[in-house]
Amino acid sequence: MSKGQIVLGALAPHPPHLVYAENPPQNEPRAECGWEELRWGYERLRRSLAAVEHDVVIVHSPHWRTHVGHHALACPRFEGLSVDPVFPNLFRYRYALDVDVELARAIVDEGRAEGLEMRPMENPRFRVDYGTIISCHMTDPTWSRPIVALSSNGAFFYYSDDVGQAEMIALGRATRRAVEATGRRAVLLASNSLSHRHFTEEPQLPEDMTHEHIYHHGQYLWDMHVLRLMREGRSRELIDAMPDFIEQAVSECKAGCLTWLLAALDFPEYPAEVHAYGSVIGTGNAVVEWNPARAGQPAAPGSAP
Ligand code: 2X7
Ligand code: FE2
Repeated sequence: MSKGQIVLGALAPHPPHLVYAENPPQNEPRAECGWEELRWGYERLRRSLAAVEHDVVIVHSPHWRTHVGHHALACPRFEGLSVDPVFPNLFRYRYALDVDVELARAIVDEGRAEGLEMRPMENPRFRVDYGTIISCHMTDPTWSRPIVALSSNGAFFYYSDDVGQAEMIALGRATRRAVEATGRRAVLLASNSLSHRHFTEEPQLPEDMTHEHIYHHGQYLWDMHVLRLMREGRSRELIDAMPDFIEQAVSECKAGCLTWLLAALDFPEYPAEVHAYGSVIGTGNAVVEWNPARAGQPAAPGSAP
């Protein structure tokens, strides 16, 4: 078997509004428009993905919170109706997804070798979280590949940012080793938003874009700083800045997804491509691609401060 590799990594945020605005057949509610910048960014990410051969998608989502250790979906198929608990008016989605169980088990084994508490999720009636479903749907609405979904352990919340960061870096290393050992060509998705300050009143019409903007300039400045570090290949600095970002921008990075992704990619020094940035209910969201084929390339021209 030839050695596997991570062929592409992406920040792929999961606001249910994006699926709602796309009107796919799987989702019940209907929209007339909305959040186009982000949805067109996802379109560009999908075009990149179409050019990259891959066998599997591995996703890490904030909305599958586990209290003890890190879990991985490990049944061949999961089906059900996913309803967003906060926005049931926007997201009632029928899903049916296939899992690469061999790879899921390899990640569990490699995580244990790192000293992490790891569990395979073997209950076929388990309801898959909306973060996993939305990030996967937006990157591939036809669900053409099996997935591996990883839970978000609460170490950042129950211990500290330092403990959380260390856990997620170890999980990233374990994921990379499992991909290599199983010969998979894997796409990795970190499902989190960036700044995460919500607005406090929902407009009558959810897709009324006159209400959609960042509500705090400091949050915007943090998002721009983080995107600049990505575009300039400064992922080690981004890891170092993560605890401040989490605290000052109430960032959803506190779920660990982005740290896991950067560690699995071995802290890329090549420039990431930002396909889109936009707000959803006031939170900052970006669709960003790390393509290892860009290794050795200089930062995007014009990206300097
Ligand atoms: O889970 C979310 C989110 N992270 C951001 C925006 C809107 C809704 O749900
Ligand atoms: Fe979220």
